[in-house]
Parts: sequence; C-alpha cells; structure tokens
Amino acid sequence: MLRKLVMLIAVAGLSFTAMGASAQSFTLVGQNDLRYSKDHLTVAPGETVTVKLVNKSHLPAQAMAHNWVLLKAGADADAFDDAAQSAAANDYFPKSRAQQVLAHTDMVAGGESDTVRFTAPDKPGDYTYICTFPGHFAAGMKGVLTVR
Ligand SMILES: [Cu+2]
Repeated sequence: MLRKLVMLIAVAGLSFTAMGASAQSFTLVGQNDLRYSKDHLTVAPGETVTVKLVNKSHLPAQAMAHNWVLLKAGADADAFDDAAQSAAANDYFPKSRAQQVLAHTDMVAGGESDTVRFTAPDKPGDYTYICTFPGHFAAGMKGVLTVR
C-alpha cells in the first residue's frame, strides 16, 4: 500500500514537472529591408526556446542571405560582426568567437528557413541577436531577447 502511494506521488511529481517546463516558439522573417520581423523577444529564465528564421527574399543568396546569432551577455556585437566579415568561407559565422554565442541558425538563402532550439539563460537580462551577413547588422538587422 505504501509502495503504491509512493509510486503515485512519484508519477504525479513527474507530470507536474513536465507541465511546469515552459517552452516558447518564435518565427522571425527576414526579407530585403535588413530587419527581422521581430526585434524583441521575451522569454522566461531556463525556458526552452525555439526560433525559426525564414528568409522570404527573392534575391540570390550571395546578395541577400540571413542568419540569427544570439550573443552571450557581455559579448561585443560590433567586434563579433567584424570577425564575421572575415568568415565568408564559414557562412559568415566566426568559429573563433563561437564561445560568445548562446544559439544560432545557419545562414539561409531566400525561400529557405532554419530552426534552432536552445535553453534560455537563467540570468535575467537583455541578450543581443544579430545577422552577420555583410552589412546587415550595421544597417540595423538586430534585436534583443529579454530574459525575465
Ligand atoms: Cu541578414
């Protein structure tokens, strides 16, 4: 009887945990205006976050590709973007600075999309995301993910 009760409590605890683990999904669209369709995302600490980046441009990939790179707190977005410009062979993702990145999609051409899933930081604050295709961040293709 006691064993049955313990089992029941354990199962109840498990399902409570499953319900308590929150998740959020966002779809960001990039076109030719060098903006993300959303420049502000808000998530809870430790939440499972899914970001889908869709490139709806009709221009060729060499002219208008996009990615979504979420930087850690304290990472210098300008310096990161500078480094990215030298990483053309790696789709403008600077491997040398990978430790400054919380999550990122692949570079996607028009008509393509890529999805990334990650765990939001536990620490509340603002985290910058940028597109590292040449000129896009400088033109304003960026946003902020707020953890609170
Ligand atoms: Cu872009």
